[in-house]
Amino acid sequence: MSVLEDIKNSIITYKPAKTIEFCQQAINEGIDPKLILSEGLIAGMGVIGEKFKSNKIYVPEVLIAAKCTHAGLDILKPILAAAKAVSIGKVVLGTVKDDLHDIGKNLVAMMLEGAGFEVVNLGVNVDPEKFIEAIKEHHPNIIAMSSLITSTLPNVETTIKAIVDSGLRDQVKIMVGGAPVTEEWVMQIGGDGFGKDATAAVDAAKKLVG
Ligand code: B1M
Repeated sequence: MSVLEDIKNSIITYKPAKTIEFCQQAINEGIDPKLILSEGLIAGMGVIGEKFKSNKIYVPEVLIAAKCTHAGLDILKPILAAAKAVSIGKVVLGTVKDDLHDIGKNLVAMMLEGAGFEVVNLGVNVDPEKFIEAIKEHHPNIIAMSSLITSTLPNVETTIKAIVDSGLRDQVKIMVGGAPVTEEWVMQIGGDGFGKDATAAVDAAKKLVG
C-alpha cells in the first residue's frame, strides 16, 4: 500500500497520530505536497463525507476525521508556504456567519499560500462586520468566503451587501466557494470569482489580482 493510501486510511479509521506519521513519511519520500493533499487528506475526507451523507457515521466520527485532516494540514502547511517567498497578493478568508465548516476553507488557505498569496484567515462563523474590519485593517486584494451549507448561502449575500454599504466594495475583489456554491450564483449576487475546489480557487484568485 502506498503512503498516500496510508494517509487516506488513517483518516477513515480515525487515527490522527497515524495521519501525522504518514504525512511526514510522504514528505520524507519527496512526494509533492499537493499530491499528499489531494490523494491523501482530501481523498480521506471524501470517504468520510460520503459515509456521513448516507448516515453510516455521525458527527463525533466526522469530528475525529476532521482532527486527522487538520493534523495533516499542520505538517504540510510550512512546506507549501515555503515554496513561495514573495507575496503576489493578500487574501482575507473566512467561513461565513453561522457556518462552522473549516476543512475546505483551510485547504483553500494553504493552497493560496503555496501559490504565493499572503492569507489572513478569519476562521469560521465570521460575521459581515468582521470582514469589513479586516478590509480596513489588512487592505487585502481579495475577500474570500466559504459557505458549506445551503442555509448559510444568504450570509454570503449579506456580507457582500455590507461591504457595498460600507463603501469599501471598490477596494476589494470578492471570491466565493464551497460545496453548494455555483459560479452563476456568485456572479448573480455581485461577486467577482469562484472556485469549485482549492486548486480552482488559486486560479480564480490569480485571475483577480492579475
Ligand atoms: Co456538516 N454538513 N454539518 N459538518 N459536513 C455538510 C456540508 C453536509 C453536505 C452533509 C450532509 O448532510 N450531506 C450538510 C449540508 C447540507 C446542506 O447544505 N443542505 C451538513 C450539515 C447539514 C451540517 C449540520 C447542520 C449537521 C447537524 O448539526 N445536524 C452541522 C452544521 C454546523 C454549522 O456549520 N453551523 C454540521 C456540522 C459538521 C461538523 C462540525 C460535524 C463537521 C465540520 C468539521 C469542520 O469543518 N471542522 C462537518 C463536516 C465535516 C461535513 C462534511 C461531512 C464534510 C465537509 C468537508 O470538510 N469536506 C459535509 C458532507 C460532504 O461534504 N460530503 C458536511 C471536505 C472538504 C475538503 O471539502 O468543504 O467542500 P469542502 O471544500 C472544498 C470545496 O467546497 C472548495 O474547496 C475545498 C477543497 O477542495 N471550497 C472553496 C471550500 N471553500 C471554498 C472557498 C473558495 C473556493 C473554494 O473561495 C473563497
